[in-house]
Amino acid sequence: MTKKLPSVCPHDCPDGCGLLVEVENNHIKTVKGNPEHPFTRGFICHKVSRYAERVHNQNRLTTPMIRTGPKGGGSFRPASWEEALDLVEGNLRLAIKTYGPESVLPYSYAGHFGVVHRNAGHAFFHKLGASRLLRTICSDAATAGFTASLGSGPSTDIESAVNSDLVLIWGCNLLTTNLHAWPFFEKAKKNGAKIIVIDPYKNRTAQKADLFIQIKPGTDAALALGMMHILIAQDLLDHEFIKNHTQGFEALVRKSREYPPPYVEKITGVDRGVLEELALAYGRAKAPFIRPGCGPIRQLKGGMAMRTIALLPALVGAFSRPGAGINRSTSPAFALNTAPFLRPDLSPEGTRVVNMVELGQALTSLGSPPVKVFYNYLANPAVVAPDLSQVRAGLKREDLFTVVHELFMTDTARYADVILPGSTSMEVTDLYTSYGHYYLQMARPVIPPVGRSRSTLKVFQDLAARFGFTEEVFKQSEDEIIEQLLQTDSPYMQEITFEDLSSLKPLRLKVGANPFEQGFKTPSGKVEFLSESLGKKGLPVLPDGSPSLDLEGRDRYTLQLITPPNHHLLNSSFNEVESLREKAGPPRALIHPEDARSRGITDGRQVRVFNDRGICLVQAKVTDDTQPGLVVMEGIFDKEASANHLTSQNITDMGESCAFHCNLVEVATLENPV
Ligand SMILES: Nc1nc2c(c(=O)[nH]1)N[C@H]1C(S)=C(S)[C@@H](COP(=O)(O)OP(=O)(O)OC[C@H]3O[C@@H](n4cnc5c(=O)[nH]c(N)nc54)[C@H](O)[C@@H]3O)O[C@H]1N2
Ligand SMILES: Nc1nc2c(c(=O)[nH]1)N[C@H]1C(S)=C(S)[C@@H](COP(=O)(O)OP(=O)(O)OC[C@H]3O[C@@H](n4cnc5c(=O)[nH]c(N)nc54)[C@H](O)[C@@H]3O)O[C@H]1N2
Ligand code: SF4
Ligand SMILES: [Mo]
Repeated sequence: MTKKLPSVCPHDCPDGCGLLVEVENNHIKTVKGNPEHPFTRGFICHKVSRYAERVHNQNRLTTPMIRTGPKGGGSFRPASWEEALDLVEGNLRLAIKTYGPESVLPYSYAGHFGVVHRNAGHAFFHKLGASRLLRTICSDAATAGFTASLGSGPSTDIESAVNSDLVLIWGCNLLTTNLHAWPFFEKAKKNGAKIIVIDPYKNRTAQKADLFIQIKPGTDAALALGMMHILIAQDLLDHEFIKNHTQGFEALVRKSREYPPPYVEKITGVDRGVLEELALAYGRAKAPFIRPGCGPIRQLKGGMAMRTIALLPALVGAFSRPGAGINRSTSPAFALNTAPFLRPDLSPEGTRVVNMVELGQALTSLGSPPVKVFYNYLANPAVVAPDLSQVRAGLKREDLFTVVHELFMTDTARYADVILPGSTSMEVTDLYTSYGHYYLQMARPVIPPVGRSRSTLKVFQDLAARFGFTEEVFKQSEDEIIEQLLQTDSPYMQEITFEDLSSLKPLRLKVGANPFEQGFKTPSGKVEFLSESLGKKGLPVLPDGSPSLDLEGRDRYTLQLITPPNHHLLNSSFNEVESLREKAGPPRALIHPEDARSRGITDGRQVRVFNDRGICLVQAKVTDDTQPGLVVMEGIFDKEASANHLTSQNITDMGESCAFHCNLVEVATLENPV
């Protein structure tokens, strides 16, 4: 019998789609969009429409496995859960006894975005006293920069952009990474809005823009300051708003004078005429809407870039006009009661914190104590973490015991001592927030666990029982955890009940189109052109337009590398779905014809992209979609093609995040040593 069951996309994607899954005899036949979802409206991306291929993939891990050959060699034998968990428990106990609990390092990210299973290990590792992982690999520079300017609250609803007359898509490949925002922008366009894309290369979204502004990477703060310079000079300002709701305007005026158009052109590569067109369009629009992506923030000065962009709406009073504003993230509105579930209080005070961006260093050079047990789940660091030669050297250590809870034999799983087979989102109950819209959703299993796979929650509760942990959290069911997560005083979460969620319909939070109307959650309660809290951290109190530069090896490497998402993959996920790998084609490096010519590189040729950190063998795509001096590698392919052989563990100015798009490289044909 065929059933159509609602579900939710579990991927780390702002869209958080509602799904309808067709199931026959415990087997997924098709996955489609749920037309009842007000934001995602019945369509989904081509990746998840192939989900049956992923869930029932012949290469899915279905049984626990134990390493038999050398570390990283990929030889394993099947084992029972009992045997596998005995080994995990034994190694945890041994490491804790010999080196102390901080020798245990958990590592996880957002392979599955549901609140319950994504966070199911936290209480266990806290109670164990393990090193704490700082999970800053993605958007923390954006959060920090945005918060410094506009506060920690949620931002303007993308749905409201239908009323905008100017949409700025700033460092976001929206048609690839936030597809469901497009219909709202397209509707605005039908009503006469102009769409401007600001990006270093002509990505899929830029191809559809009314105006594409090609910027040098790492120079967004200068561009925004150049816009401010013109807005101020032309008096395209909302003086009333500035007077009542901002602080530091006079200081900002002085700062912006340092950024006249010719100087900004020199920094950003954006022609002064185009800069003027941009600033005037922004200043004269009735309802300008900005959708910043993570492009500007995956730079060493990424926090400053986001902070500066975020100040623009305040100058023109965009926060008080329907259709205008800025959407960075909707997450702050999902103010769940997480403490009883995460139990940070169980972690002993002063426990060591390890930044996930610096995993390579943590596994190779951290002492007192060294990392002896590495427990990885919902993440694939041997592919997605920066500076892979260090990460993999660490994972190769024979004296490191590695546990990997996974769906597939990823590059990380290959280094495991014990592999535990994971259950997908289709096999568990979970609660889903979103960072692109304001709907909360719950999902129930649509099929039973595939093979002998187990959910993240189940595995951690089994381990907790083995260690004799008796706290409530180690026994709660998914439903109990979700009910508890909903016990919050947050005004955004009022009227959301477990019963209503159990209907599996998306529920809208109590958030207006423009949450900034309720004020700014900054220390002053105002938009902070001047931020004293940044000053206290030793950062510039005012916006600063000096560019982000990778200084490592700049005497030898002259090309800047950016590594934005691939249309057919999601981070390293979907590398395992053959039809998507085929669509993605071979891993490529986009290089400008000028740079290709001087290096004897022709289109389609195999090349080496390299720097002191590593080397990647890929195919050259010679195209003027990129600019001279810029190499683009779209997506994170696995094995030797991961762009992360070339990226650094350097930390961003704010948010302690990773500068994935701020690295210098050289490119050469295979014969040419350069
Ligand atoms: N298909 C697909 N969708 C995804 C993902 C995926 O891998 N594949 N990943 C998901 C995740 S985890 C995330 S965080 C989001 C990320 O989604 P995005 O925010 O769209 O991704 P970014 O890596 O920030 O790259 C966005 C754009 O920024 C540009 N860029 C790079 N450097 C700069 C710069 O200095 N300035 C400016 N203005 N632009 C720059 C890149 O060229 C790129 O076009 O997407 C999510 N959705
Ligand atoms: N060069 C470069 N590197 C980047 C980026 C970039 O732009 N450029 N982007 C960065 C960003 S924004 C992010 S967010 C990170 C993302 O990094 P990760 O969160 O590590 O994302 P994925 O690579 O998708 O790996 C998730 C893994 O979880 C597994 N998984 C999924 N669901 C389940 C489940 O239910 N149970 C179990 N047990 N396992 C599951 C998947 O099979 C997959 O191997 O990568 C970062 N790396
Ligand atoms: S990956 Fe994004 S666009 Fe695709 S189904 Fe999931 S939430 Fe929707
Ligand atoms: Mo991300």
